[in-house]
Amino acid sequence: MTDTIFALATPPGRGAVAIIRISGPATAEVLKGLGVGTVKPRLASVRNLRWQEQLIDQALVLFFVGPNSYTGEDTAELHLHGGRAVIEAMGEALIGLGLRPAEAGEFTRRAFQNGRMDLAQAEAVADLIDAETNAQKAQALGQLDGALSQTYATFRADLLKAMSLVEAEIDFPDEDVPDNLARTAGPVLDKFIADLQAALADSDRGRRVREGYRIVLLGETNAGKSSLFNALTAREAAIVTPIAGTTRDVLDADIVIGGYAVTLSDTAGLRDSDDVVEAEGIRRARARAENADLRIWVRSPQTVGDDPAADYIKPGDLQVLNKSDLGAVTPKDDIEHLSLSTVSGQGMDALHQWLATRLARDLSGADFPAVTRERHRRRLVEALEAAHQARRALDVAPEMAGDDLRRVSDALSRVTGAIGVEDVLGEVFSSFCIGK
Ligand SMILES: Nc1nc2c(ncn2[C@@H]2O[C@H](COP(=O)(O)OP(=O)(O)OP(=O)(O)O)[C@@H](O)[C@H]2O)c(=O)[nH]1
Ligand SMILES: [Mg+2]
Repeated sequence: MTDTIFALATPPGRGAVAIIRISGPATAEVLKGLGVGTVKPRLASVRNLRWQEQLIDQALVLFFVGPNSYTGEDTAELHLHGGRAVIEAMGEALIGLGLRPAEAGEFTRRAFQNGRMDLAQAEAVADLIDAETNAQKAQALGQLDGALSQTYATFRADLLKAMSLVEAEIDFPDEDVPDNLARTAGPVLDKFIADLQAALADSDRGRRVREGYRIVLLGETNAGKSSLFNALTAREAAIVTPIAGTTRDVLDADIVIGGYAVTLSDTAGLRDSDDVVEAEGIRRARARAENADLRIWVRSPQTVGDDPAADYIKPGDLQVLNKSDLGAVTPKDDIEHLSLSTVSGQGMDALHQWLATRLARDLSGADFPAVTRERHRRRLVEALEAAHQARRALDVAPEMAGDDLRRVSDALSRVTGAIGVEDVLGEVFSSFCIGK
């Protein structure tokens, strides 16, 4: 017998309204136990809720009969007055009535297990709750609406076509099987492979929108990285001094630029150093720069000799020629540049504009990305490898192609949870908040 669970669905603490959700077979009994009497399903009823002769609250009660509910089970929502004492007393009453507090993500996990949504949609619920920018919200809503599931359904349709062609040839073989197969299933599989490759090439976009676009400030000591970090985050978060080597740790800040989430990192200035602490900071700066989506190379007219940061800048990065109030820096030819001053503020608007344009270029798109999480990307890589093997097998050992194609199908099914779900459930639902 499934447990009946409950959780506070609104943030803990004092508020105008607090919503407690209940889901499971005992829901109707529990409402009776609270003295609710009869309520019409899906209609809001105001009721006095009592437990052990005590009035707990006058609340709005909603009752949904499974399977037409969020979880697919009988569920109820109690819209209470949002005071701590009310919430606490209701929690005690529900435990007294035999209910169990829900685990993180348990409501959505039940929705998935009862076929109310697939795994990709369940992940979208978590993403929507976490969304802080419009782009994150749009991506999560698209995924919740089934955009990602639909993309995978299209992949699967092509795959099924290739599979049925292979099965047909193997079931009714003649001497020309490999030739026939290469002719019929070959192009179908080639298109499928091209689609997977395109989805993987685009996979960074979904991740960057969801987790934030990673921008790292890199440069020589005293170039003004921390000053620029403070200007971009509009906080005095990083220490700025005229002493070379002020910043040691990598400092991260989450900001929004042009409607997109960005993780901006300030780093230790690059130079040769015998100081173990500084050397470790420099190592971390380089590692962070390596994995960034964009490096901003901060330069200063005070630099003498070669700038050690030059070695870590990649095509497509940006040079910021800082301290324009003190003089000009000659930009390196093949890297875009902007000149500005963090002290006077000259050029800061242009930098904001440049960044917003870059983010829109990299992150906007006509379609929602097919990959928004590492979990999806891993499955696509698996599917692609197996598809390549199947393609090779078509020409030489067609009986093997069937097996390879089944592996492709398995990998794709794991994204939406059509098969093999047990191993991924923990991974997916552990990131949820309680009450969802
Ligand atoms: N005149 C002028 N000084 C600046 C400008 N930007 C930064 N500075 C000064 O340059 C010095 C170093 O600035 P920081 O922001 O600490 O430089 P940093 O690159 O973080 O240095 P490290 O942490 O040591 O690598 C400070 O004295 C700043 O006030 C600017 O645009 N104009
Ligand atoms: Mg610094």
